[in-house]
Amino acid sequence: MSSTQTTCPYCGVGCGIIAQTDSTQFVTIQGDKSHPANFGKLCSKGIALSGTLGLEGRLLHPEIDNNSCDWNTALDKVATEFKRIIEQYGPQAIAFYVSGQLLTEDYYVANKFMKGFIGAGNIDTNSRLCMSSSLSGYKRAFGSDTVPGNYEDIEQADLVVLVGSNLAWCHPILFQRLMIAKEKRPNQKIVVIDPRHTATCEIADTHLAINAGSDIWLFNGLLDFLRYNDYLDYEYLEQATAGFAAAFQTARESSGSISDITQHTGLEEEQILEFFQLFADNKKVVTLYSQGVNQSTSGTDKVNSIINCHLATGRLGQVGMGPFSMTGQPNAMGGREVGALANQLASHMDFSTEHCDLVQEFWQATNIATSPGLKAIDLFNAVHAGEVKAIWIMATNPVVSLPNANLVKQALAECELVIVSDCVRDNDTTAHANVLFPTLAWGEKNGTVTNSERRISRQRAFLPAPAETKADWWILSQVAQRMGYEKAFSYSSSADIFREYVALSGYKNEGTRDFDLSGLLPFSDEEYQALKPVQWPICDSSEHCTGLRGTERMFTDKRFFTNSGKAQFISITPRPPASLPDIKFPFVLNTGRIRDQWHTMTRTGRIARLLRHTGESYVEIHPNDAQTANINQGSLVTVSSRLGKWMGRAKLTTNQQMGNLFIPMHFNSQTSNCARVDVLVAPHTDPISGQPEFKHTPVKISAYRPVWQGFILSKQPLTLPTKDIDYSVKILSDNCWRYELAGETKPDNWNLWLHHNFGADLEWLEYQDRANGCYNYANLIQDRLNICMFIGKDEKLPARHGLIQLFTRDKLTPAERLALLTGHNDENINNTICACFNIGHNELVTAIKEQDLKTITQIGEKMQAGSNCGSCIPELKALLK
Ligand SMILES: Nc1nc2c(c(=O)[nH]1)N[C@H]1C(S)=C(S)[C@@H](COP(=O)(O)OP(=O)(O)OC[C@H]3O[C@@H](n4cnc5c(=O)[nH]c(N)nc54)[C@H](O)[C@@H]3O)O[C@H]1N2
Ligand SMILES: Nc1nc2c(c(=O)[nH]1)N[C@H]1C(S)=C(S)[C@@H](COP(=O)(O)OP(=O)(O)OC[C@H]3O[C@@H](n4cnc5c(=O)[nH]c(N)nc54)[C@H](O)[C@@H]3O)O[C@H]1N2
Ligand code: SF4
Ligand SMILES: [Mo]
Repeated sequence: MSSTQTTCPYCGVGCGIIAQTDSTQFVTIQGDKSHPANFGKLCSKGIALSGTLGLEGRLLHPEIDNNSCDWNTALDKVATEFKRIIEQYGPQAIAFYVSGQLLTEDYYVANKFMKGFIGAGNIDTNSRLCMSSSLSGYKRAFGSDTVPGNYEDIEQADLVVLVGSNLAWCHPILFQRLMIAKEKRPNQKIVVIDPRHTATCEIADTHLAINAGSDIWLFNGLLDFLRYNDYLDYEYLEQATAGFAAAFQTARESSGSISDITQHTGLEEEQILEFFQLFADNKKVVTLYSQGVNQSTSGTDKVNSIINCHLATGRLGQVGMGPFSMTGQPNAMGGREVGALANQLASHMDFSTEHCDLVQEFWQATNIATSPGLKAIDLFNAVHAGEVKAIWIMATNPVVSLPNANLVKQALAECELVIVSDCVRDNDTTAHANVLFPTLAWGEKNGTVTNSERRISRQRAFLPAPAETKADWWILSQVAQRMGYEKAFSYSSSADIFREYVALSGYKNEGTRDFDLSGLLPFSDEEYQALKPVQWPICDSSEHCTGLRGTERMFTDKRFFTNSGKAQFISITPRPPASLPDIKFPFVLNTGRIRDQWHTMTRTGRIARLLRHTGESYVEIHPNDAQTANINQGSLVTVSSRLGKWMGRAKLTTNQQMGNLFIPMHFNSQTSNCARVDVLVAPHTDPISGQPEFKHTPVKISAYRPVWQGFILSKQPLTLPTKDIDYSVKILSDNCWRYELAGETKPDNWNLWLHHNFGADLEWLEYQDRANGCYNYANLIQDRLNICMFIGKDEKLPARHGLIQLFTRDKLTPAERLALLTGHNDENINNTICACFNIGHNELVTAIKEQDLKTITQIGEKMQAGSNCGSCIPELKALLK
């Protein structure tokens, strides 16, 4: 057994992991008890990581136009084409689109290559979709992109305000830390501000279900309340801030009276005043925010409206307080640090002449970019317009994740040269690649990531590189070298790169830039390998930093990185989202995440256990709206916007406000013919940050009534015909594949259809109830279930859960054979709640009732549910209620 300390490749909590590998390369994953982010715990996704390590579906060799080739050919091709394009059209015709899932070392090299040597600013990252409003907000207020506090502050706070964050599902381990902190100190208050009732609300004292997009009215109102009721910290205002008079006045004038705020937010006056008073009464307040704030055309303003309230009360830079932007990806912070957004230069520097000169000198850059490049949405528009001739996409899947996803798809289909570096062979973006570069995946790569609290941790390899896969930084360096930049890209390890990066952070810094790691220098390869999690800045030359062991909290000295050294209030006038519902598109579509899936599912979508909780896309709708539109629980629906059409199942729930819908962002064309939600989302962006408004698209919804609906369960994956099938979803299940299907035309004879599509030699047990339009078929091989199919007129079909279990049987009993054919109609959807132990909603409800279970601990003892990773605890709490 060998044991490696590494870091989770999913969310920005940045949990430490211990990977144990035995001589057969069997890997066991555990939380690292010594890691200060998680102290040993892992959520459902983290625990399931061992299931992502297999080579099935991996991209293992370089390819040109779908043919495998050797590395030299692929690298030369890209270098030659880049040189040609630059000569013909200039450096602006090349672009990189990168990702918060690259390691800092990869990110640094990509940025250096583009901005220092190709000579354009055209590198942007998927963090544009994610963190850019937070970044702009921090920069406006603090003069730097600095997260002031840390996770401990969230535990220590007396009031935690979660704005636009579904922490329970998106940052489960931090959520568990908060849950435990509150159990220890029941007086700690938690307020959730979110138009939806989410799992996160299960630990909240108050849920403010505000109208989508109305946050600024609330926070401007709060600022005004604090001033009028004398809760300001005048000493702090004088000493540490600038611009407050104007900000107060604008807040007052633009957000109006309490009844105006009531109208805009949809909250009751009493609720609002109670929240304001709670904020006023607690010195230790952390306001934690995420995509409900950032992904908005007012994202940057939302951030500053929150920061204003903290500045006004001096709640910053001390234990248990501060505005806290929760980052999404494992290295979203790293990307901000290396400067891989189009409007940054490198190492928290921008495109000022001074910084350009400094970076040019440090890199000995032959062709330093001197102005910002295109931000993600503009960048893909430029690809679409043919202005960008070559795009290199690394570690992101924009055909699924960018707004107006069909335009993105078309842009890539028409682009002269599309290069994709990925670890999987088939996703919606690799489908458009001219050149494919196979990269290392988690467990094979080496480098650093920074989590939400500025903590740098090592990802370490514990598996060998399979086949011809290579590190992202290596691929970039090779292309750069082939373009004539041998010296600047002669790295031989990630340690080499990190050393240079650390040196740049301290280069001519002298306390002028927050991001300084120079205290780590000098370090050997062994020291890099042994680097312990540490929070930046790390140096002994800056008053902002507490020394070589890193910095827990920033701005404790009330000094900021603005020219005046003071934090800047921003005057903010609220405005509505870019596009509002109307008669044609009367609903507001909100999008976001589900508990057990990661983004576009290239990894989590390959693990049956993680698909138990949710395997098919859905739209959440309020039951009243559903009734008006004649939509039933679990039935198929179509959602359309001005840009596209989506299909999935309806989930009726009062968690959703009337007039609002919610669809998860994860589902893609690899497993479904209609579930990419970003084909609906309009590419409206925040004018300052360029971040798209993913949470507010006007849409319409209607029931989808095909002629037939059905499902197939099959031991082996199937190739389905497209004829007669208009809705199809493929879901990896335990021991089988599940296909959810529907069609607007019907084959004349299902039996013939089966023979035709799945093999003439299969024998089918058949049950037909022609009167009800039901057809059930099953094929057994030596008494074991091989395939079964259930077809009906509508969504009233047998429960899948029980049938899936039959695939584990060596021999079916007569009763099971019968069940297979008659199927019993079960409209009670039995969702899996606990993915670790595969325990469904119905079993839990029965046990809670019959065994009179009252606490999470009791459920754990009797049912096991919730006793492993704990990700389902919020849902268990809801069931107990
Ligand atoms: N399971 C899982 N976890 C993840 C990820 C994943 O894919 N899966 N991805 C990671 C990444 S990259 C990110 S960025 C984070 C995102 O983490 P979160 O931001 O917590 O997640 P989201 O579901 O995108 O959105 C958060 C909430 O914003 C609410 N919201 C919508 N509009 C508004 C509004 O106008 N005002 C307010 N106040 N709230 C609003 C939504 O209803 C939603 O509940 O999650 C990370 N963690
Ligand atoms: N509607 C809607 N859309 C959204 C959002 C939303 O809330 N709503 N959220 C947005 C946000 S916040 C984000 S962060 C994005 C995320 O969206 P994406 O970044 O597009 O999603 P991922 O599926 O994480 O894509 C990562 C890709 O990198 C590959 N990969 C993994 N590891 C490596 C590696 O080491 N090297 C390389 N080269 N490749 C690797 C994976 O296989 C995968 O194909 O989605 C955005 N889109
Ligand atoms: S909370 Fe879960 S997904 Fe996030 S870093 Fe920890 S284990 Fe990974
Ligand atoms: Mo994100």
